[in-house]
This record gives sequence, structure tokens and C-alpha cells, in this order.
Amino acid sequence: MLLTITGKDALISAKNVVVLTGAGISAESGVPTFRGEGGLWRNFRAEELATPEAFEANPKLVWEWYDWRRQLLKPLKPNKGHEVIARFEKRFPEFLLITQNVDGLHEKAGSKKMVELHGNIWKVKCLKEGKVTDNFEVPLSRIPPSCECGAMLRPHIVWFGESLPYDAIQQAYRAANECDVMLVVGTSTVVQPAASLPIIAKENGAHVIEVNTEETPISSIVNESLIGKAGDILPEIERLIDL
Ligand code: BV8
Repeated sequence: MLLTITGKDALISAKNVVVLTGAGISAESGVPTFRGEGGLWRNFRAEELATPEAFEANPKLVWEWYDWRRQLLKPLKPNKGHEVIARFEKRFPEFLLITQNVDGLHEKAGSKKMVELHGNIWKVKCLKEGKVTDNFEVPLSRIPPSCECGAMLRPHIVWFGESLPYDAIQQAYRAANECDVMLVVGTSTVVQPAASLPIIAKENGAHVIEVNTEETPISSIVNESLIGKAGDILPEIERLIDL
């Protein structure tokens, strides 16, 4: 059984739907997840490199990691899971996609009503002016890259130990508090504060549906834990509710 009847009815009658995604939604596009076997680069784990301290100590090494990820990401395309979520925007009166991913694949799939909690690997920020600009240069011609003003650029990404953008996390908390249904797709629910969003939704009375290839710490708390690939399950859910 895919969705329970309750889950199907909850989605069909939903006025306000939130989708929270993590690295698992991009796995079928070929993007290594953080905590799966693909999460290593030169034997470093993401948590060791995605920190202000690592960047301070060795900006070249951290930028080489991002440049490697950008080269890997450049040819990759959104998958069926991203595309269903992009279509869901028009399906429900109120909708918000909250993603932890920085790969830009949701935007490529057409998602617009979206909050990127952890930034975007295709944006850079000037350390002096604080200006955020797009940067699609692959590979980077200079590592670390610098701004026209001469100052060093950093990835416009939220590192461990850094606060999330205030507006983004407030919008996410509000959406979690107000939604009728939350779909939690492809996240290990390890990283805070994103991992608290499904709990907030459940406490607000939303019907929370998890889609993951394995159990997670919230699987026993959500209303429905659907085990399988997002690229298989999301199109199934779309078919089921559009019948
Ligand atoms: C914060 C950008 C307030 C980087 C990321 C000590 C000091 C400071 C903070 C902390 C601390 N101890 C704990 C914290 C909080 C910390 C935290 O949560 N740490 C964890 C590791 C315990 N959080 C923070 O630091 C956050 N900021 O708290 O600010 C503050 C400030 C100062 C001091 C104190 C507090 C900032 C967190 C943001 C970090 N940046 N990304 C980059 O990408 O380069 S997080 C990183 O993890 C990614 O964004 C990723 O999205 C995110 C979560 O991982 P997942 O997306 O869930 O990916 P994962 O690989 O884990 O799981 C994939 C899942 O998919 C699996 O479940 C798998 O089964 C499933 N799957 C696989 N294939 C499929 C699938 N599912 C469906 N279909 C498939 N085909």
C-alpha cells in the first residue's frame, strides 16, 4: 500500500502543503548524498569542510571541494521527484518547498515557491562587501575566486555553526505551523534546525508523510513513512491524488 486512505484524502483536500527536501531527492540525479557512501571527498566528510573554521584555515581546500561539487553538478538534471514537486506548486492553493539542498536542481525543475535553507552552490558572497552574486563558472579559473573589488569570495552557503538566513527560517517555521500536509522527502533529519520542521508540522496537526529509502529518526513520529525512492513514490502519489 502506498498512501493510506487518510493520507490520500488529506492530500486531496489539502489547502496548504509544504514539502521539505534533503539530499535524497537529488540522489537519482546522480548527486552524492551527505551521509551515504558518496559523502566523502579526498577522505574529508562534509562536516569537516562545510564550516567557517575550515574556510578560515584553508580557503583553497574548501573552494577545491566546492569546485569539485560544481563540476559534478553542472551536467546533472532534475529527476521525476523534482518535477512532481514543481507541479505540486500549482496543484494546491498554498504551497511551499523548503529545501536543505544547495544543488539548484529544484529551480532547474521549475520550482519557484521555494526556500533554500542552506544557500545555493551557484551563488557566491564577497567577504568585504557582503554582496551575493550568481557564479556558474565551471571549473573556477581562480581558486579561491575573488570579487571585482579584489576581496575573496565565499560560497553563499550556510556552514555548520552558522545561523540560517533569518527570513528563510522564519518562513519555514510559519509554513510548518500552518500546513495541512507536510511531505518530508529524502532527508536523514539529522541537521538542525531543518530537522525540527516535521515535528512542528505534526504538533500543529498536519498530516506528515515521509518518503525515504530507509527509516529515519522521525519515521516513528510521522503519520506515514513510505519506504522507497522519491523518483518512484512521488509520481505514484501524484497519480493517486489526480485520479
Ligand atoms: C545552526 C550546506 C544556529 C553545506 C549544510 C555545534 C555548534 C554549532 C551548531 C551545532 C553544533 N552541534 C549541532 C549543531 C547544529 C548543526 C547540526 O545540526 N549539526 C548536525 C550535524 C548534528 N546545525 C547547524 O550548525 C546549522 N546552524 O544551528 O545555527 C547556531 C549557530 C551557531 C552556534 C550554534 C547554533 C547549520 C546547518 C546547515 C549546514 N549546512 N549544507 C554544503 O552543502 O556544503 S547541511 C547539509 O546536511 C546539507 O544541506 C544537507 O541537505 C543537510 C542535511 O542532510 P540531508 O539532506 O538529510 O542528507 P543526508 O545525506 O544526511 O540524507 C539523505 C537522505 O536521503 C537519507 O535519509 C537517505 O536514506 C535518503 N535517500 C537517499 N536516496 C534517496 C533517499 N530518499 C528518497 N529517495 C532516494 N532516491
